[in-house]
Amino acid sequence: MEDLQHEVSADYGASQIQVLEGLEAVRRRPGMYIGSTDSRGLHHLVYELVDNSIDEAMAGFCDHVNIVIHRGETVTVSDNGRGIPVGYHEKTGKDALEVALTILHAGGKFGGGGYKVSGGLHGVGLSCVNALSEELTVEVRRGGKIHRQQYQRGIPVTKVEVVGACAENDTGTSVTFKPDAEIFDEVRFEFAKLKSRLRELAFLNAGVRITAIDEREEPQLERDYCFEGGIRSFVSYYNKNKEVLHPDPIYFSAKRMENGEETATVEIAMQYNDGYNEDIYTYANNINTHEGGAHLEGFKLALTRAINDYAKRANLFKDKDSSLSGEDIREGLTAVISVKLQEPQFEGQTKTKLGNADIRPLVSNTVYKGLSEFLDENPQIGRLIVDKCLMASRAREAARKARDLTRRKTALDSTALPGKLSDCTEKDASKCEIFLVEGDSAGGSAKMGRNPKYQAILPLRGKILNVEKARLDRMLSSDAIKYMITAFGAGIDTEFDVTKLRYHKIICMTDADVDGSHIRILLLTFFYRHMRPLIDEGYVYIAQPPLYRVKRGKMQCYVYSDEELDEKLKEIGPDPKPEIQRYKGLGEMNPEQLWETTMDPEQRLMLKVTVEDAVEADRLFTLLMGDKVEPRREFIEQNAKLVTDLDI
Ligand code: 0RA
Repeated sequence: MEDLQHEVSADYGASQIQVLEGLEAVRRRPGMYIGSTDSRGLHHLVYELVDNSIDEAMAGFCDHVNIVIHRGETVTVSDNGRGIPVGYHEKTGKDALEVALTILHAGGKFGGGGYKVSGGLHGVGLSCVNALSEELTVEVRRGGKIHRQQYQRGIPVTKVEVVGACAENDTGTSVTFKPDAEIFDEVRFEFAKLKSRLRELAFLNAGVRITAIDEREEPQLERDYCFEGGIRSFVSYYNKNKEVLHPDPIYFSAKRMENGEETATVEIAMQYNDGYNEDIYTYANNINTHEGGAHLEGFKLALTRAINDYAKRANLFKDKDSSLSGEDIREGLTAVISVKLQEPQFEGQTKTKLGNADIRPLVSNTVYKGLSEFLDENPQIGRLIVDKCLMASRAREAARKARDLTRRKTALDSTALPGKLSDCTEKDASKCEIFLVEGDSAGGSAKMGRNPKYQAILPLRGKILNVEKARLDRMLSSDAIKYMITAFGAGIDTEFDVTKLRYHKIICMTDADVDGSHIRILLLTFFYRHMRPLIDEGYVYIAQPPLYRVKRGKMQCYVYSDEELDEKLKEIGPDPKPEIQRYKGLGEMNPEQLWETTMDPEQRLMLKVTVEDAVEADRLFTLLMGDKVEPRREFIEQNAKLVTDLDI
């Protein structure tokens, strides 16, 4: 008896110590668990919770996830899943709910099986969010009761209590947390940032409704995402502003069964448009596999074979020995590939390459069979697609010849720098910055205001060029594009060599109006399409010029948003009235002001462009440049400031 008691308390003590050590580890090195403690890491907390709910949805027990940003920057994520288990947990002597909230990687220990996002990038789940929250409340509806427990910085401050009753079949989990200001540099949530991931998750999980509310706005902002078509709707969304070759995306899916158990699913949706880009988005367990991997390989292989075999079978090649290359076949293709598997292996530099080799034949068999059948049954569409591929093949040959010519001239050889460029003196690229400035007058101010040691200025005039519509040969006839290529010194497209780059910060400096955002979208799209490593390496930035100058007596300061202006005015009190100047464009600032507010590394504010920003820019680009007028008008009417603010 004595022995037993001793053992129980020793066990309890040990698990308690383990918990505290776990929390401590997370709080001491939060970056290890959530990537970073900046705004990105902050939003990651929400994604962690949403991922848990989506796991429950993938297991088939949940079809609604709701996210609320409350005033005071607390967030609630709730779902109608089975509810986290509650009740006595043998091994620890604690409530199972408390175990789920306090033990690292506890998630996997309960359910077992199923497809989990938690195998992903930083899949660390509830306990990490708990450890990094000043306060957290979890509520579980299960077995007709509502259970609740509260925490501070991961430590329980109440027991698991029954706080009410609910219907027996009303189940679910709700977590409300306040991120710890001691940990995060930034505790303000951005609705716009959350929205695109939530929309993506809704596309990837057909039929799951994801709703989001921002209560901080008056009236509150609401979003409701639910796509019965799943990734088919996703492809239509990407192609929304394009002319498509066939009205509906083509869709294939398959499941792998092993010993009566479903161990993997694959889904593919694809649709051709009349453009020149290849847009294939791949996911494993809802995680964007930017670096591709086994599923992408399987898809490409099967696509090339299926189209070539069909073209032969249907006598669409003039010459019997013709064949189309993979590149030609993927021109103008938009596709989404989504696989779900039990133990995803993420590899590659950014851990976004799917390693599970056995997924490759599953995808390729599914696509080959599905696409061959589709083409045989829809010969008019088959013909359109093959014709388009043949055209791509001919155009590629012509472009290659044009490029050889251009290269021999000047554009790609970086010996002669453009006269427009005011270069810096420093030669170490890691210290150098280049500002791409809208307009000659702002360019002049920037040139006078800069630090010429490490800051270069390249003024850009007028429209850059329609890079989507133009192939490389025509693109190289644009002065702006030529200047950028030569100034950067790293070539273009397949010849792009990031190690030759002359500046490690490429800063787009445009006005905060429609034209400015237009030019910014053009630039980002150009980089994304033709100098992709710039984006991947994080070398591209967007300058943030101030919106106002507030001046009273000797006090003077710059303000970057309307909210900040309100705050500032509150701070300095009512009387006497300060002088407020609104800047409409960069051109209104003199060189000193431009330096102080936008260019001085000690004081300026800049946004680093992510791949997600570039993808969004690319989508908006089509809308701005495409043949369809209506969406373009919509865009201009919305008159939004930043690419990332847009929700079209
Ligand atoms: C493990 C087992 C069971 C549910 C969950 C985890 C679960 C976790 C979360 C986190 C957020 N929402 C969630 N919903 C469910 C249920 C086991 C059972 O009832 O048999």
